[in-house]
Amino acid sequence: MAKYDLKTVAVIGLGYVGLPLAVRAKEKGYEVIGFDIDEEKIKLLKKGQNLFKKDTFLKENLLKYPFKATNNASDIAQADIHIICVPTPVDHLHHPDLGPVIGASETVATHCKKGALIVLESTVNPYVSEEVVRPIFEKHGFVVGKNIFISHCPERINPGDPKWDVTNIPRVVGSFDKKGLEMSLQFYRSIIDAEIRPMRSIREAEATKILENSFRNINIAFVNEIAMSFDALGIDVKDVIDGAATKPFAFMKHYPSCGVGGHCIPVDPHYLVERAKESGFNHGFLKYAMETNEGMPAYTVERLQDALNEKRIAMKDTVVGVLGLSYKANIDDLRESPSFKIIEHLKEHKCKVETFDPHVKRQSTMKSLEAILKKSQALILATDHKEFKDALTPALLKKYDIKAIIDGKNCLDKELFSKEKSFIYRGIGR
Ligand code: SAJ
Repeated sequence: MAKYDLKTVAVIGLGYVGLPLAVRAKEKGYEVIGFDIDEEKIKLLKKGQNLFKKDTFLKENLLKYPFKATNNASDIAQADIHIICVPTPVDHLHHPDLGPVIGASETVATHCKKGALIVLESTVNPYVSEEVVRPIFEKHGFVVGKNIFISHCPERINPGDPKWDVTNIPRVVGSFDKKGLEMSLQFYRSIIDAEIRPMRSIREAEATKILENSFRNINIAFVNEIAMSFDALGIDVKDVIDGAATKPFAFMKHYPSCGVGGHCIPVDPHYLVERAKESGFNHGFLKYAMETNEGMPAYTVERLQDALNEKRIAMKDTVVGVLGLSYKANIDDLRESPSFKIIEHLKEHKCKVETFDPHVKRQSTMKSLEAILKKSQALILATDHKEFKDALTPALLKKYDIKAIIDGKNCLDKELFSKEKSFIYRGIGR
């Protein structure tokens, strides 16, 4: 028997986190209002358009469980629960940009009713709920724990993941008070078939997601440093990592690459570094790990320079084809993509740069893989799209007289490509 009378849910922000959440809540019997400031997005949703084609749950359920999509904030006023799922980007100096969180909190605080539960799902550093969100509601006359309840339940959506989605990913949740925690546990346990772990306080809930993504960031940085060392030592890092991964415990494989992109891994740790600095702690190790990852695009271009030098070819005026713009295989997401840093470094070396990404044709300078191979003298494979892995062969590179290829994702068959002497194959750490 539900302890709290929670019937209506407002989801603020209908991106890859908010949209599946809205559909899932509707599927589980809640009245759902989905709010977004982007009128275009609302128009498309009203037409039943699925904005995230890679999300299997959405593909199967968006039309089955229609909810009220609106960009009129007054429509959310009667919700018992408001869930804020807006982006938390960083600016060019890697300073956290809480603008969307502040804007969404103001919208909710202006329209929500007394007694409502507010849940922030956006990834934030510890203290944001108490230093940023809570004061906004207090400014609007609410008393947290009395007539408004605030929790944090960090999102864990993994774009394009066929197995883990909004219905089955375990979650953690923390609140400022017992009632806020109980209301949140009741709601999330009613829509998710997995553990919903209560945290000691809202700070621990905020810190959990930051820890998860910092963990991934430093482990990638670790293998990136090992890869650079093994390039100097002439050791194949991929073979070594796969060897280490035969150990059934106390090892978790990560792979080196031309860079770390996306809106989570390279971004979230900066939130912790910045906030800890304010409290007098300097995250030396975490900062160094992020710098290591941020240095991989430049390292990748240096690998190309070395390979071209072996062929007595200067970088200047060489046409280099960058294969792949998105930060991750088989999707079209450009956020923080290393490809753009690789392009910058190539231009600093006075190379002529062409690009092709089958998932991002609009931003590509060339129309096809064949076109970019025809025009390029050297290649950097920056994204391990299936299309590239299926199409690229030593014979094809020889046919187009490619002189060097840097496999930025170590996704091609090194033995096969190294046999062909008309071009130089190099990976990252192999
Ligand atoms: N990368 C490496 N080496 C690795 C793994 C990734 O260089 O071993 C690079 C990727 O090429 C990419 C970047 O890091 O450029 C991020 O890759 P990612 O696989 O972490 O993909 P994301 O950004 O979609 O991360 C999401 C995160 N999920 C959430 O924040 C809820 C992350 O916590 C997950 O661990 C990750 O998905 C996942 O496991 O797929």
